[in-house]
This record gives sequence, structure tokens and C-alpha cells, in this order.
Amino acid sequence: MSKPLSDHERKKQISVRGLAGVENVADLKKNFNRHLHFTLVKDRNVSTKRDYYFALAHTVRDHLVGRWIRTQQSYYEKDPKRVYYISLEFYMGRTLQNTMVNLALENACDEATYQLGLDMEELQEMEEDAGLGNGGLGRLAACFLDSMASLGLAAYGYGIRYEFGIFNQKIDNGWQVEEADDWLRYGNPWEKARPEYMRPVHFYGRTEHHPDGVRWVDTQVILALPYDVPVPGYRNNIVNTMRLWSAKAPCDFNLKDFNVGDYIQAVLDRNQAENISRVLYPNDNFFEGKELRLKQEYFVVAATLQDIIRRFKASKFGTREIVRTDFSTLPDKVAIQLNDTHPALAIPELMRILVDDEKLPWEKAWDICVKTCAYTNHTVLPEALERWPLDLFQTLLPRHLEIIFEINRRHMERVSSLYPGDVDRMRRMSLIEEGGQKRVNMAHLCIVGSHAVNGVARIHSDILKATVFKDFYEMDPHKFQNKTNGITPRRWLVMCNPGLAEVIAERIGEDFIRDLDQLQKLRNFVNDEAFIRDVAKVKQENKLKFAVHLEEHYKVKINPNSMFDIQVKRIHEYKRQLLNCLHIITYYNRIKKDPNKQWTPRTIMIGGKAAPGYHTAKMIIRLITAIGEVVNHDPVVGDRLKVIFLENYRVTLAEKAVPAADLSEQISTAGTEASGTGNMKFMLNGALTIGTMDGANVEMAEEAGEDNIFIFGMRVEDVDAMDARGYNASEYYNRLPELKQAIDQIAGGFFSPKQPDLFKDIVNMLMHNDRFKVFADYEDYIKCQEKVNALYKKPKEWTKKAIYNIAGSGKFSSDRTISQYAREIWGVEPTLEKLAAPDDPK
Ligand code: D6G
Repeated sequence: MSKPLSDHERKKQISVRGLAGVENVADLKKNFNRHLHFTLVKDRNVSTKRDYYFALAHTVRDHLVGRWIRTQQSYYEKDPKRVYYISLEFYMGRTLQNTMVNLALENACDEATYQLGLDMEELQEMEEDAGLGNGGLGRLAACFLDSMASLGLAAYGYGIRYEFGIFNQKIDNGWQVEEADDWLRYGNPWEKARPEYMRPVHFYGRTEHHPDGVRWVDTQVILALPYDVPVPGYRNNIVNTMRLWSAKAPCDFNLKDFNVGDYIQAVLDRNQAENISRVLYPNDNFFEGKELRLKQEYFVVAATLQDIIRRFKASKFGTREIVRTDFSTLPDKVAIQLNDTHPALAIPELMRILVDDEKLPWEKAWDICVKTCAYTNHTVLPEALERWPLDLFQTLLPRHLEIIFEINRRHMERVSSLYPGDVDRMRRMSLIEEGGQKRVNMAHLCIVGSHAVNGVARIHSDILKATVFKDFYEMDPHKFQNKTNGITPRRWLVMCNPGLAEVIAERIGEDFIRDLDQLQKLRNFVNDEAFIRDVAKVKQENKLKFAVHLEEHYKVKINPNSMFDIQVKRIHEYKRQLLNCLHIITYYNRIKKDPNKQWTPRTIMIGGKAAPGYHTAKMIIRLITAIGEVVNHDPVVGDRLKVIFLENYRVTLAEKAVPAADLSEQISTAGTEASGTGNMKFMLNGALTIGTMDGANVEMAEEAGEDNIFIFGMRVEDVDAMDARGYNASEYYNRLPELKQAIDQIAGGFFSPKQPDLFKDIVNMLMHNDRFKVFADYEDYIKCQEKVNALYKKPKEWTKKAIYNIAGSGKFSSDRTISQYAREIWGVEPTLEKLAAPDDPK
């Protein structure tokens, strides 16, 4: 394999990375050396690669400081409506390169480090991912922060500073094993602790009802210590704040009341209290009703609301001082967006503050609360919906339970007045679910307590209105909206695929980076031979680079001319990695049967984490690795088919895989994937999609043109019809010989000779208990894959379709998504105006 061009040489040519002025470079070198000396306390004889990374990070961070201070000052001066995005997850990944991209420092830093004899890309590899998320929901929050800053919104991300993010996945003998993600071990140069803004958060206790109101007493207090992380906009001098709370036991913890005398034990018990922010729950699309998780949810909400109310009440800058006491203007100054139901307690907590602390009448407080809050739903899977047992609530948050009861009493009154005598409807719409164990339905709480409820792709928003939230839609149709998800083109194009960004910029200029719809202009170049060649060349370079990475990592020889067929996302039955497996096995069997045919070579890569407690997902990983063991060592197959499990898939690995993909697998059962955002990343980077009519795939087909995407399988209507008549897997198994062969191989130990019944649970599920109807889409999927193979044999046709995809991906910029949230939910106006650049102190 020929070695790709040196990164330094290649990237120097790329103007989207910012200009490397001589003065700039000299300054950066000076500051780098200064940080190595004063911040790291090292000289070059003893410095490690990590020291150099930290020195560079601090050097770049210096360029944020003035802009950050200035931006936050301007919010106090101008007093705009502020947007609060509350989320239990912010899946940020790395920060260094993104900061350089948004501040136009990348080429200058590259040149400076080069002149210092260092390789910037090697240094970047030393940065830990901030893995404070599971998958799409957390990464969406991260993309939104970038867009909110780039669109000049006075916005804040609020979340938890987990000491341990999503676990690191190791593959050991084909099995997933989890390792703790100790991401803060070496320190985090991107955060600033703000102990001066510490807030108390109360738990447990009881309520007292007095004539002047309710008091929540005898509580346990935990402190919330904020860490601020700068969020730079794209080249507009704006730097917003993501504030992450860390749990801290108060100094008198356990020393006041009960444990008098046992000082040592009291100090040891502080750990218990501080466990609140210890670790991210590693479930994606799955609700696990653990008390510690409920504590986390209240912790972030209670701390955040204190900040929100403080900024609302008093805004002081220089001589200008605003003091507000009239809460009726809260919705004019504050918008709170709930990222799924995880921060749903913001609703009863805001009511508690307004009614109990601020002494507002209930009706007034409720009106303010509804106007301020909005809720985004992310899934219709029933196992993912949060339903907290009442007894847990009663113990941990007794006052909030009372408030929820009162919200529900009034809500039920309204339902019964609108639908007199419809008892069944009342039962369906109640916030309190009866039955064995009484539970609070958090989605219902969010709908009732918000003025806007949105799904995350058009099809998903329609499904919400037609099924899960039908009753609520009938009662309050004006609340329901759609906001199709998006991704930031800064990280997911300019940063991860500078070669493609440059080839585009050469044709249409750089404005598309802020206004992604301009990619439409590329349709004019779809027959331009030079452009087709350039796009294909960049793809080939990206593939070579990824192949080098894989060979180093997995010791597998990759055929860089094979089709890179990639499915990366959390492992879940509904995402149907098993359908992909069935295609791999079928393709393998076909090659074996007719080894002399001109088979389109494929390298099929699957990556993703399984929730540690999700047995089937872990077995799916084991099956993928088992298939790889057989296929990859079969001399008959050679380099025409390779199966690779991409270990420890995370933001950073996505940044390498996405630009290298030819084919993107988006194959969930129609009606199950709310939106997807990985699908958009691949599209923007010039991969073709094979997918079902699910989530945002539907809108991608619309934007790229149906001819430019491989759509197969059942539509939502077909799935519903099948549910009505009953899905019978054996029908397909008996009718389709290649499917039967594949299943028989899995069941008979062909891929697990030492343990023939290893996959019996998977086979049983597929044959008898498959909620996601894998077999029903098998035949059409295989046929569609044949079309993919045929097209791949015509590279120019393939690239043209890729160009149509890139040209059509403008809609999927998170800038578009955020502009719609801003105008249609938050009542604020986005702007591309720049803040004046600060005079950085030298
Ligand atoms: C960030 C940057 C810092 C600013 C602070 C404001 O830490 O310059 O003073 O935010 O915090 P609030 O007063 O808005 O909470």
C-alpha cells in the first residue's frame, strides 16, 4: 500500500483550516514554550507527548479566554433572552481540534508545532474524549452547543460532570468487556472550576404545610460545584458556556445530626454523597429505574434552576443593574429545553420555586412554567420511556411528588371537562400510572408542563401524534412540532474531512460552512469531470488513511479498493446489526459457492457499544466477531470480503470512519429509529446510504433524490399491517434457502465450532420472538445490496450519486435545526453577526 501524503504537507494546502501568518506562528510557538515551562513545569528534555498536548491545549485555550469573558459580559449588558439546554448527556468528544477550527487556528498551530519538531496530529491523539453520552441523544446536544454559539444565541448547556463517562470497550476473545473511562486522570485543560458559584441541592426529608405555604424540611444537602467549559462559535468571536455540575459533600456532612462523634466515618461517607456525579448510566434507549439515576436527574435540574433564577432576578454589569421581582416576564427572558424526559423534574422544581419560595399563586406559576419549558422526545420504544415508581419519589423528593399530584389533579380535571365520562381516556392520559406498582409517567409530565413538544424527524413527529401521544395531540394540537435533527458541519466536515471541505470550497467558496444549504450549488458540478475526480480522490485518501489505522490496530490487511461498508452505532436489536450479519453470511456463502465470479470486494465494518446489562446486544457483538474469525481466514474468500468489529466506537473513531465510508448502513425497522444522526454524517461525507424508510432517512431520500439512496424494506404502514396479521419468522426461513442456510450455520456452530450452541439465544429470538422483524426485510435487503455491488463497479456513477448526496445534505446542518428551535420554540432570533474581537492581553 502506498503511503498517504504527509499530513503536514497535505493540510498546509487547505485554506479552510485558517491562514498560518508568520506573526501568528511565532506567537503560538512562544506561548507553547511558555506553557510548557510555566504550566507544565517541564523542559523539552523531560517532556512527554502528553505534556506537549497540554502545552498546545493551553496555548489554544488562551485564544478563547478574552472572547469568553467578552461574550458573557455582553449577555449581562444586553440582557437577551437566554436559552437553557438541559441534558443528562453531552457527548463532546475531543476539544482541541474543534477549537482550532472554529478560531481559524489550525494551520497556524500545525506550522508552529511542525517548526518545534512535533507532529500535531500525534499530540491530538493524546486528548481523551469527553464521553459524557451514550449515542445520538448526547452527541445531538454537543452539536447543538456548537450551532447555538455559531448562531449567536445566548445559550447554555447544563449537565453533569461525570467523573466516568461511557465505558471503554475492549474486545477480549470476541466478547465485549467494559473498562472504566477515567477521562479526568491527567486533568482537563478545557474546564474551569467555579467553586464560587456552588449551589445546595436538597434530597429526602418531609413536607410541612403551613398557612403561609409549604416547607420542605429535614433534607440532606449535597453541593453542586460547577465546572465551566467554553463553547466557541464558528469564527464569530462568541464563546458560550457549558456548565457541568459535580457533586460535593458539604463540610459538615453527617457531622451535625446523627453521626455525632464518629468523625472518621462521616468523612468516609462523603463518598456516598459525591457518587451522584460519579458515572454516566451506560444505557441507550433503555430506562433503568435506579435511585442514583433519579438523584442525578434532580441534581442537575435543581442546581441549574438556581442559576437560571439568579440570572433572571439580578443582572449586574458595571453601573447597569437590573433587579427583577415580577416573574411573569420569566418566559420572555428564559427558554428551557428538556433533552428527553431525563431533566423532566425541571417542571415540578420550577413550580416549587415559584409557589413555595416566591409565593406565586399556583395558576400564575403554572402559566409561567408552561411558557418557559419545552420538551424533545427522542424515542417511541416503550422500554426507553421513563416511568419512576411512586415510592422512590416519595422518599427522595416528597415535595415534588405532591406538586406532581397537584399538576395531575388539575390536568385530569381539564381532561374530564373536555371529554366528559371518558374514563379510559383519563386513565391513558394520567401522569400517574396505576396497576401493580404506581409510577409517574415522565413523558406525560413533560407534555403537560411544556408549551412545545417535538419529535426529531418528520416521520417520528408524525408517529408521536398518531400513536404514543395521540390523546395529548387531540387535546392540544398546537403544542406538537417537528424539529428534524442535524449535525454540526464544523466537526463533521471541516474538521474530520478537510480534504473534502477544501475540494468543495474551491468550487463554491467557504460560505457553506456557516450556511450548509449552499451545498446545493454542487449540483452544477455533478457532471464536472475534474470535480468528480477530486471527490473520488479525497475518498480514496481517506480510505487509505483509515486502512493504515485499522492495520495498526487490528493487524488485518485491508484491501483499500474494496467497498468500505460501515455500520457504527449502539448495538441494539431495533437497529438490526443482525440483518447486516445475515447479509455478510449470505455474501460469504455466495462467494464460496462460485469463487471465480467477479465479486465486488467489501470490507464490512460494524462498531458500537452494548449496554453492559443487555445480554442480546453482547451476543450480537460475539456473533459479529465470530463471523469475522471464519470469513477473514478463509483463503477462498481472500481480500474480497473482510469483517471487522470496530472496537470502542466513540466520537473520535467516528471522525476517522465517517470520511472513509463508501456505504452507510441505516437499517432499523421502520418506525423504530426516531431520527438517527450518524446517517447524516455519512451523507455529508459522500457515502451512499442503504437504509429503510425510517427516521431522517426519509428526509435524506427526499433531499438527495430517491435515485441516489438505496432504500429497501417495509414502510411503517407495512410494519403496522404485519403487526395486525402477525409476523411469522419461519415463513421466511422456509421460503428463502439462503436465509435458511445462514440461520442453520449460526445455529449449528459453523461460526462457533468449539461451542456449537453459543448463539442459540439469538437464533431463538430471530425465529420465535423477534420484535423487529429481521427476516421480513431480509430478501429485499439482499437484493438492494446486489444493486449496491453493481453500482460500485461503475466508480464514476457511484461518485456522482455521492455528489448528489453531499449537495442534498444542507438540510441536516444543526444550524438549520437550531434556527428552527430558536424561531419556533424559544422565540429568539439567530444571527451570523460577529462580536468584536477582543484585545487579548499579551
Ligand atoms: C464563564 C466565563 C466567565 C463568566 C462566567 C459567568 O465562567 O468569564 O464570568 O461564565 O457566569 P454566570 O455569572 O453567567 O453564571
